[in-house]
Amino acid sequence: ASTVYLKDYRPPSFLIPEVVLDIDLQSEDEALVQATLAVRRNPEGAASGTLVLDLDEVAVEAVAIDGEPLVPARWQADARHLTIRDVPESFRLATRSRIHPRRNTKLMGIYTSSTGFFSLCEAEGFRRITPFLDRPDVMARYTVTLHADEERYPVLLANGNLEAQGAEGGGRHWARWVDPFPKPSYLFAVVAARLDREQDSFRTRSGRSVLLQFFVEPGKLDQGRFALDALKQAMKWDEERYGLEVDLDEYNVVAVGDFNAGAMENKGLNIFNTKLVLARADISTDGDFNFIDRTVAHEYFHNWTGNRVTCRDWFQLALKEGLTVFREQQYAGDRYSRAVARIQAVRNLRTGQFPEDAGPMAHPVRPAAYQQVSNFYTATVYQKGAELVRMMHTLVGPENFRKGIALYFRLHDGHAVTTDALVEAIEQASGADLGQFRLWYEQAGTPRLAVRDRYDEATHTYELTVTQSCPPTPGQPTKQALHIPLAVGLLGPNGREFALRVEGEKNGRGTSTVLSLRGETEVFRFLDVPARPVPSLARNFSAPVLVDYPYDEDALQLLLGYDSDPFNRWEAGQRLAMDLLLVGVADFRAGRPVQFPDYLAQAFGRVLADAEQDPAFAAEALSLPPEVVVAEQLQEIDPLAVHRVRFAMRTFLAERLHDAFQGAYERYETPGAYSPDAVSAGRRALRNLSLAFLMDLGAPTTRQRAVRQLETATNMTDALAALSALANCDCPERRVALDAFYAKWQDEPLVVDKWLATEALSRLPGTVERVRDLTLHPAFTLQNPNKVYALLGSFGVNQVNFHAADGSGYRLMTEQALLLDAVNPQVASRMVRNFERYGRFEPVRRDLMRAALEQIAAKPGLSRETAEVVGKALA
Ligand code: B3K
Ligand code: ZN
Repeated sequence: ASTVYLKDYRPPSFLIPEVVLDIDLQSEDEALVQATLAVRRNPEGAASGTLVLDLDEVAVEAVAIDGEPLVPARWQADARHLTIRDVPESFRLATRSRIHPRRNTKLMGIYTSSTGFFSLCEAEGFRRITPFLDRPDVMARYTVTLHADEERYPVLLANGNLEAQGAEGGGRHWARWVDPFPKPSYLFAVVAARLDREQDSFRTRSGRSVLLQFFVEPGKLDQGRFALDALKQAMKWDEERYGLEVDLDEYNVVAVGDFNAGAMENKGLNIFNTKLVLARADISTDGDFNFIDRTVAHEYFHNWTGNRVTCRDWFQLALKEGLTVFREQQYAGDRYSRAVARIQAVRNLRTGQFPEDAGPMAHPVRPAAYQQVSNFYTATVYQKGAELVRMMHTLVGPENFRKGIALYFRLHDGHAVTTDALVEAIEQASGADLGQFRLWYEQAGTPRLAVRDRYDEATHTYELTVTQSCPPTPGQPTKQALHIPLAVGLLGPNGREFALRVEGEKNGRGTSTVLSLRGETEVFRFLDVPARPVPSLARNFSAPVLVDYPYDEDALQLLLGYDSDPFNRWEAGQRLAMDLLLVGVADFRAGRPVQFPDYLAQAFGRVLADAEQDPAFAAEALSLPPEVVVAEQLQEIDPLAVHRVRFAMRTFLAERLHDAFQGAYERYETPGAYSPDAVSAGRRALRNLSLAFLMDLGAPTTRQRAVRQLETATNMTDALAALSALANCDCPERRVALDAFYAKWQDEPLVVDKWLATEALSRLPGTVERVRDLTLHPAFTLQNPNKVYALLGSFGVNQVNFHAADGSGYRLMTEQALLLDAVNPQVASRMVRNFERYGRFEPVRRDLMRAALEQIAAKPGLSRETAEVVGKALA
């Protein structure tokens, strides 16, 4: 397998400032693509008389330079490149090629979906449309003419503005789009389809009016309104928060059911997975509404952070993704509960990114090498990338951060740059020294902070000693010390917070401060501390690290009850539960009885009793650490032990707090009409969490409640919560409920996905066989990524059944991943990643998972995408 290295980056030898494309969609099976490229030598690149363009599954038929057809000896096309010899300094290159949209099951480039033709180019899909220098530092102005059958594909769209359109012979029509902004090829998009349209407009603060259009499958217009409103909110937010205005005359959004990603920020023509745009109370959960709002905002924010300033090369992916996820998080914090948004972001980081960072695919936020860039759209690049931006925001403060972003645009607008350009702009605007901070972009692995303290009664001095370390990761056996912002506060014995005075620092006497760790070990001395405090460490999760401090249960209960930082209140509850879960797992594995102390029930009982103040927060605080997060703490993962012990803790709490959960279930019933706002969603979250706890006790009356909730629900949040509870319950109501749900929703693909996921996530025995049967169900297909993620993706995180000790779950995943690899390698390689951490498991599963990887590796014709994952996992 061939590896691409960051150190080998060279500017392109040629530039292509202009692209004129004519795409004739003759049938679903075939399109004729004629490209005319203005090509000239790049004075900054290596001199070369040979032009090598990228291509992939494109059949080149003819090549001409400045209007002269080239004899076949001058050009040559193999599977990956079009090579043209003896080219002049500057010329117009014309190519004529054919592509096959319906056969394009990889869904990269131009492909078909039920209503027509769609495209996805990021990262390397444009080369599947026409031969090109398909790299983000080659930016061009595009003029695109589309031709298609008018009746079947009435909507013809590309980036930019519609310049002209008309009819042509044989019932066909055409449209020409001109994009005034130079852009990298990965932002190119076209659509030719039968779609309904919803139109609106946005007035920018400078008074320009922007046309907004949403295109959805016929009959689904009512499901598009929420996302359209979200787009307007996001546009307004970016003006207010960052002074960034939309630069387009027209902003189009298209929904498509077959899509490899969640959404794509193509300039002026966003293409969205239906899952992340279509919303309606009866088919979408509160979580869906939230996710749609954020994703619409995220793609819009890319218009500046990604499109106006783009990435020099794909090693710099976090430049646009880390910054845009951070902006999305700020937006969510402003629109929903700031604390809950932060808690959810950190839970995501811990369930997705921390395990990645401790496994064979661990890579820095700015990777130094890859085989397939599609494998690097990872939790590390996105989520950890956002944490790095957040840390800079914390270190320089919000004002300086904003100035830094403004400078970033002043310096780099219209250019393709590196992650360093962002750090440097923030550094320059703030005067802060981020030299050491840059290491965060280069070093993989989750740092660990060992924190120890000492209180001196006589001098009222409190000392914190912090030692950082970071485990080895592939290719990085040793690590340098990082610059880590550690936000701390000190709580007195009654829960009141002490004013802080750090020795050697001239800060005021606030109750929260950000310590800067730079050395391997640092000592911070707090003066005038009247009594031995409980430290509140890494407030608001100020750095993506593991904090190790020997809290006892009294300290955790104090923090849970009184910390002024809501994130750390939540964190204290998680620690309290985690410590006991780890003891429980050790007991379980040693054959000892698993028991939990009263104080756990009391602490959770107090959260429940105070829930009225903030039900959304209470729902988060009452959610036990996820199984994967518990597993991550173990020397050797035994998923069944983790599951059993966590389940035992759930039933312990459900028994002890039975009346309180029942009370919450009754009190937080959705009153009146459904609204997905944060307060209503928080009440539903707490109510449904209460139902889930109560269901674990297995009482028939609770089951009847769940059945009633499912049957009478006016919204999908409540319906799905009831269905999931029943799906985990070994009772007669279960199968009836699941079958009825499918029967009711079989014509709504997005709800069918929820049903598949609910089946696949069940912890009950028999789930492996059920998932196997569902792979043959008419509702399932390997051709559609949403179906694969719903069924196999969910199954892959099912800690009990995917990891069944007899290996049946692994066998199922292996078979399906191999079938999928021939259809859609990008999605297949994600499924195969379920095996990558085999080395962390107890011996039986470790061997079975390893054997699965070896079986996959041995498959002839394995895709490059999957080969990279298995190669690294087995290395
Ligand atoms: N930039 C796209 C990612 C597309 C990935 C395709 N393999 C979505 C986003 O991050 O906004
Ligand atoms: Zn993005």
